[in-house]
Amino acid sequence: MKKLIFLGLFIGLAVSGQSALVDDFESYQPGVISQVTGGNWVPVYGGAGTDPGADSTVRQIAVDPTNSSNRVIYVETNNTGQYGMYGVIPSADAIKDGTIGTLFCQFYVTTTALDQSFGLTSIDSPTSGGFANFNCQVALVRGNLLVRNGGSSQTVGTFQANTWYYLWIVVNNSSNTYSVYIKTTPSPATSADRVATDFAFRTSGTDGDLDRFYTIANYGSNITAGTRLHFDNIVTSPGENLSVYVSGAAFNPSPANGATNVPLDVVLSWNTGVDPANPEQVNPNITKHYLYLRHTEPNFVGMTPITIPAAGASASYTPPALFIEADRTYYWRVDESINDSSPTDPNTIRGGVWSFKTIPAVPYIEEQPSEVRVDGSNPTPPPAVFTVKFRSELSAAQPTWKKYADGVNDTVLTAGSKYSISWTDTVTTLSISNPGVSDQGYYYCVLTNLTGSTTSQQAPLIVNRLLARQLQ
Ligand SMILES: [Ca+2]
Ligand SMILES: [Ca+2]
Ligand SMILES: [Ca+2]
Repeated sequence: MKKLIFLGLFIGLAVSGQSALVDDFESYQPGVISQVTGGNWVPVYGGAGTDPGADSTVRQIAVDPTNSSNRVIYVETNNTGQYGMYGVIPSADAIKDGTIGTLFCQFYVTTTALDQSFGLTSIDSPTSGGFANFNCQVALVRGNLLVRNGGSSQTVGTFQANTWYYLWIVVNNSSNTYSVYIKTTPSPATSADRVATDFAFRTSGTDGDLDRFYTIANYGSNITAGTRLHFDNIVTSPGENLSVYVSGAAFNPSPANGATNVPLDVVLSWNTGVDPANPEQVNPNITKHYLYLRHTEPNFVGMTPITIPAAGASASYTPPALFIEADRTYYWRVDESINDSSPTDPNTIRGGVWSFKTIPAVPYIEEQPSEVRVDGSNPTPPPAVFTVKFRSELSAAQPTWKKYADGVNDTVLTAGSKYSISWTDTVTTLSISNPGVSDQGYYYCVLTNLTGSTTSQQAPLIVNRLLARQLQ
């Protein structure tokens, strides 16, 4: 989990002290949390219904459904058991017993047909006990927003699907009470956004430092299996801090995160991080970009970044000739230097890890051949034409067209009076003259370059015949 201190990256920081990004999920590869978060996020089973298992796909790091260059975490209900997860808040960033502190997070659901709670607990390993572990508990229950007040939950509003919510839990860990603020626009909360005021900790919770973000999904009637509750940008602050988290990191990568078939002459580009004090604008204090790029692993261990001067809203980098190779997955990351901060300076804003996969070394097919139908009643039918579009980046590809027919198997077609074959660097066609019943079958193409071969799908040639003559 990140321990980056985002000092000064908050709008209207209301108190002295440092806000801390607990997690924005950008440093993980997508996948099941038990396998990709290095123990920062831990699956839990609440003890009721069926345990989906720690390695179940119900809890994942995933791409933000609204922004392909952002990563988030989710719990998906399967409506058969009570389960969830917790994230470790580093001790220095916990809301300490006897102090006031704020938890900020964002959430997003795919339908409102769920029953899932999230919030804070002091229990270090809340792997059993389910809902009773919460100190501070916000619940999303079939469209209603609830907040726990001591021994019972109170409905304080509603929520919608397919909307990112910004939520603050301001905790008084002396009086063991908390207030909740929620809104849908990325601007600081005000008293108008407060839905719960000084609610008591859940009575069964254990008092102490609030040092785990915790979420548990329930099961029951009117819950839709497959509903996902996503979280992003979990931040703690000392005192009351009603600002929205602004990462300030580079964003909008090209190639898009996860792009495939990327050409070897790719140019990397991105947008410069925004000004946390004015998120509509580029951060004027970003003076350099530090670019990390490699194909062996996504953590850039031991790498010295490439330094690129920052100038304006975007930047780009052209890798040297022959650097980018076919058939590889590349990882890259852009960190933003604040007033020439060094790559390891905590003021440098670390970016998310992006990846792309380059073109295969063998030819690859961009458009498969399509079925051809021939009018059997036409004594002089036009040629039947099959087309395959392809790319072969590393060396020229040659096509071999073949026919498959039941009982005959695969026949290599040679140019002559029946077949004509043409090709360029990107397209090949097979033309069959005077197509008739004996030409019925499946046609396909094998493209071969210096590295290897790729075979297209098979496309049928069908002769339509009049099956019955209508009586006069
Ligand atoms: Ca994120
Ligand atoms: Ca604890
Ligand atoms: Ca307390």
